[in-house]
Amino acid sequence: MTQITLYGPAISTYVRTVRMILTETNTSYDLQPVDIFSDRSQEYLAKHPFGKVPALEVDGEILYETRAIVEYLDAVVGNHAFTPDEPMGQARMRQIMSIVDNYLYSPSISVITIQRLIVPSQGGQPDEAAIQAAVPKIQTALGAIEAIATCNPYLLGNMITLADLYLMPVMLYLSKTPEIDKVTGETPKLKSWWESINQRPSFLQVIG
Ligand SMILES: N[C@@H](CCC(=O)N[C@@H](CS)C(=O)NCC(=O)O)C(=O)O
Repeated sequence: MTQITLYGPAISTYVRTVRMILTETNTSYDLQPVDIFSDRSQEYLAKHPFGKVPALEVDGEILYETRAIVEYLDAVVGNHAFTPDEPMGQARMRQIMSIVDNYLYSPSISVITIQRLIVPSQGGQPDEAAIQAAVPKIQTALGAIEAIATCNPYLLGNMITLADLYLMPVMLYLSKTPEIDKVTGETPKLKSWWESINQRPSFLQVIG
């Protein structure tokens, strides 16, 4: 029997993306927490030399980088149900995942989420200038996704794909901040996609 261990904290967006495909496919796994607010242990760095989360261990073999992990899981436990069949659909899915990685994650999570949700919870004052600078970057990234997504009802049409699983956890944190209306003001399709997909049972389970 395959033994799967996922390393990372339950609050991480990327960990949530991986947990969603595991949940959607009824795959059993152990979740081993990693404290991302302190230095990583040598033991963890041996699994992930960059110290990021998540890392996935499958029968003793370690895999890191979320996209590699979810594409692997879609192949071995998802029967490719989360990847479009045709090449352009596959390319669009990977394009959206890359937009999330390279242009959306940092202003949304490293700036807005940290400044609006984490800093005040520790008694600090949000850096309003950093927040204001992050907003147009998020608008550009969400606008780029809006331009290629149908959102009918999923980002790429009638099947949920890895692209949806990538974007949902980031949208959740943005939706908890006052910036949500500003960043989705010009993306009506994404706004309605988010309003319907955020009740998906696997998502509610993973964020619960
Ligand atoms: N390229 C990595 C990015 C992962 C990532 O940025 N994870 C965040 C948590 S959502 C993290 O490890 N943050 C802690 C840190 O940067 O020290 C991937 O695709 O897995």
